[in-house]
Amino acid sequence: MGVVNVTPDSFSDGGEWFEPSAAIAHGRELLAQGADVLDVGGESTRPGAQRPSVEEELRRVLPVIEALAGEGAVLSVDTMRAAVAAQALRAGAAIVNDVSGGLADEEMAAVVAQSGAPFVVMHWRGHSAAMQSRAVYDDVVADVCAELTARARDLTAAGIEADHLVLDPGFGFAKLAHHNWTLLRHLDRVVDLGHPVLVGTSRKTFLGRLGVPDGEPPRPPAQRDAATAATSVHAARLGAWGVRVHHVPTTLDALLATAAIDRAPDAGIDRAPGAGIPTAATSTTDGG
Ligand code: PMM
Repeated sequence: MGVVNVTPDSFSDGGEWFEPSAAIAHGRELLAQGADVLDVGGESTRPGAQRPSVEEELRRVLPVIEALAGEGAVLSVDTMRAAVAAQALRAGAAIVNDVSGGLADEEMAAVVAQSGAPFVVMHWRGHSAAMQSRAVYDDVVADVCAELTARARDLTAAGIEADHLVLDPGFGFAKLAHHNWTLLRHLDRVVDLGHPVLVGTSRKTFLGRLGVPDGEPPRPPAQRDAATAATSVHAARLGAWGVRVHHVPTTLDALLATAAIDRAPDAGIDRAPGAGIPTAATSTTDGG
């Protein structure tokens, strides 16, 4: 899943794709690079970010969704607002991705239930201003699983088909760095809840702190793509259904390399493997 942030202030790529024409072009580029789904959002969830009005959020996302859906792209709309989800679905979005898992807007569950669209339910403990003070857990894996299970139960009671729910542990949302790492290590426990799992570690601050001495600022977001690829490969290995990333080529390459390893013949069997693995005929310049 490639990210198209139509915002002036996202932490990862703030402002770069704020004009609809730039966002549309960026969406096309991500598709050409191999994204299966584009996640279009008009509200930054960066700590301290001002929320746009509903009208402003619609103004940002609708032209982008209309244009890209018209070209056949599969789109999710990244929104916490039922009114935005409803209009985005009418404009051609196929999936609703709500970082609040339906908690921020009590109309959301009904809109999604009525549409029959898949719903990404992220683990969430409040809007960005409050969330880091809520990063308190007895056992982050057990607590996140319990809160996601409760959400899934309430959303199915509100009429959303259980098999339309995708769960997301919410990396960076009400989580300290060690919470994010523990959740990644034990992601199989989230997968075991029985729903497809989406993982969004892309360019988040906990990745930017790798190798940086305490007290120094994290490396900038665009220098976190290798760590994004590593965490995304790990998530795929543990059974994630999807990974949400800003820079598609790095993560896709890492996933392709891992898949090629998985498909390689057993030791002692010396024959060309199945499709997708370079053979001597396709890679000769460095010896294949
Ligand atoms: N993270 C962000 C925004 N939307 N949606 C899901 N499902 N999961 C996430 O982890 C997630 C998200 C924040 O990152 P960005 O605004 O820079 O894309």
